Amino acid sequence: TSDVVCLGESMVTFLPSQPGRLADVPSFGRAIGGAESNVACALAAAGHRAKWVSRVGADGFGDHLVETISRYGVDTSAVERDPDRPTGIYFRTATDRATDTHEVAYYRAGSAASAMSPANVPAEDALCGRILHLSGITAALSGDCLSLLHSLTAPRPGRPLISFDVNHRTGLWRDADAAPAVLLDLARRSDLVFVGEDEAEEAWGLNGAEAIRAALPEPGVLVVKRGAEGATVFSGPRPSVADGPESVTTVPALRVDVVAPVGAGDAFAAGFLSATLRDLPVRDRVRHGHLMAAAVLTVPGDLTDPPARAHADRLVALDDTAWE
Ligand code: KDG
Repeated sequence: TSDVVCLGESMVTFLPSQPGRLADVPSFGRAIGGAESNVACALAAAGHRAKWVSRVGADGFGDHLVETISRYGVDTSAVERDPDRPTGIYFRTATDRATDTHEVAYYRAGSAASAMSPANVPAEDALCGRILHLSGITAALSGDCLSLLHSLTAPRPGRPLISFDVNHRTGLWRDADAAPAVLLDLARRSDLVFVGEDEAEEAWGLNGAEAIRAALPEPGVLVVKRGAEGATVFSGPRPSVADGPESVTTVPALRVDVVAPVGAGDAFAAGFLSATLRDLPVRDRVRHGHLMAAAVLTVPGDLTDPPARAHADRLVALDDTAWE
């Protein structure tokens, strides 16, 4: 059995050799990306049993993804190879520090992973861990992918804890108008939700953590990420359910020189999930999230080795003044 199963599309990622517009970049270096496999790789590197469930093409890029993700220690035995559809790829530019933006060109329409459906992803492969981690990216890939998310998040006895990162990628939705309601519904069906304050504003027009919680009361744990400012977690019994008020925990982030924000949200989720698996208090879950995110923020790609657990535990235990 696995501690965490992460389900979603991964892609071979092409990172630019130089800053500048996509139109001008002369060459690209190969890396891997994919929000959910990023989480799986970070969890495996942190010593957890992580499994990645997906589909890739029967091609060299599919081999590269499976081999690289396996090398992190992730169980890839449930990844299906599709002889008829390719592995998705994407190109990105460097983050422009002045505007904090980058360009992305996806080549993933019709990919092997976009054909994931309840018919070809056995529910038992996805539901066999303590936690199933999903994201809103999958919802944007195809109607079949959305059906799969609906079936996996349906209430059922003994269901693993469903962790959902909203991951609103505006450029990925063919029907952009559908995204807000679809993402809100999936978040409501989940037990633990990660959402950026900025994406909640963009998708749902909600301003601030309290407004997000008011619109999303169902998940037992709601993590609102506020970029460099930190994160606010709503957890525990809600007034409508139990006598006590729920707890609200805000934890500042670490200040780092950001090279590229890509992958930082996945690293944060991995740190939070790792500490959740270890039953650590909420404040420490957030601090482990911030630590893993800080490591990824300082590299150009999506992945880097997380700090060793003993080292991370010592940093998380530092008193508040070190964290403010
Ligand atoms: O979170 C990082 C991901 O955005 C990146 O790896 C690519 O999965 C990706 C996507 O669909 O944008």
